[in-house]
Amino acid sequence: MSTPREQGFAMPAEWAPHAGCWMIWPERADNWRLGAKPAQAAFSAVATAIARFEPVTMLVSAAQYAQARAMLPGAVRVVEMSTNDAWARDVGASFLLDASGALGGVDWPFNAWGGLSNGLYFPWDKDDQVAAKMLEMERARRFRAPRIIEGGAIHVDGEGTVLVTEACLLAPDRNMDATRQEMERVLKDHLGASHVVWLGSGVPFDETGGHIDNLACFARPGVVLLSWCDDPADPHYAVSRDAQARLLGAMDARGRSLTIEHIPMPTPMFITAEEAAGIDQVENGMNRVAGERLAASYVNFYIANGAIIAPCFGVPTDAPARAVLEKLFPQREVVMLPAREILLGGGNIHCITQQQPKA
Ligand code: KQY
Repeated sequence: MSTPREQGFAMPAEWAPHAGCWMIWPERADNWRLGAKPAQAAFSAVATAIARFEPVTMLVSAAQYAQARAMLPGAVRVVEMSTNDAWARDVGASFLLDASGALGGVDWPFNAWGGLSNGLYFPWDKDDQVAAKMLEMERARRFRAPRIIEGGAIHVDGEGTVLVTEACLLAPDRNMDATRQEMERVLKDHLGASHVVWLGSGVPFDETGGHIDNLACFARPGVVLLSWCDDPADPHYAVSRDAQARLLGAMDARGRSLTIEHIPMPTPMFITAEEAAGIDQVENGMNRVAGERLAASYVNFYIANGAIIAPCFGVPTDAPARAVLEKLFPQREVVMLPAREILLGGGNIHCITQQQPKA
């Protein structure tokens, strides 16, 4: 079968117009504390905020259908679907368009960010079916990829450039024998891209192993927003400097050098004893311990039609982060939402959303 690229498909940038946004309702009590009730309130706030700007579809289990329907505004479409957790960015389709506007999508194989050795849960079979089900619902052409990649492990500029980290794309617990050259080929073939920019590690303590969507993103072609740390004692200091050095040495698919914008790393945050005690302990589930550092980042935001939906945490860095976003996206309304409950589950607003481009 020919590749998406051979068939003229490519992944548009997140800032291109959307037909809508997909999310998944949080439920599993071994990831979301207190039976996922605080997380459900946070997800509901995110869905409600995005629904002001574009249609939102919430995928929800049969058991939680009534609860989700009751908590979400009528404008949000609630659809029953089985999943293992709630990460639409990673388990959902990465949508593509061709030149005629036809919709397609990449169905990346998924192994819970590390499979049986390092994965965060088992089984993950229902998550691995989500992309196919989404594409079937949209009657979109499905392209099953040959290698494990999560949607949060890639960013595109819509002009041929893909931004990734070595930490995820070359992780042996995703793709044991994959070379850099082969992963570049898979990215280019499936995203319709022509150039890959490689960063090294992701944000420290990121339980995905270091997704790009927690470290850096394109703000527009040629401009990368990087989560930045000025404290040499913090492990993110070296990571952010290494990322900057690599970006400064890189060019994009159009041959432009990249402009780097900094957004401050959030004030360090840690899971409290009370929060950790609220998470169910089960075999093969998440293992969260009081005092562990949370992998917080303001880069983990969603670009909606006319808006930026970004996390805030009630810490001093929230205000400067908002200022950076307002400066970078003057045509969009910046909406910051309390996101600690999402962060406690291991990700943030970008990780729980998936845009569908307008055909
Ligand atoms: O960062 C993401 N894209 C997902 C985070 C998953 C964490 C699972 N507990």
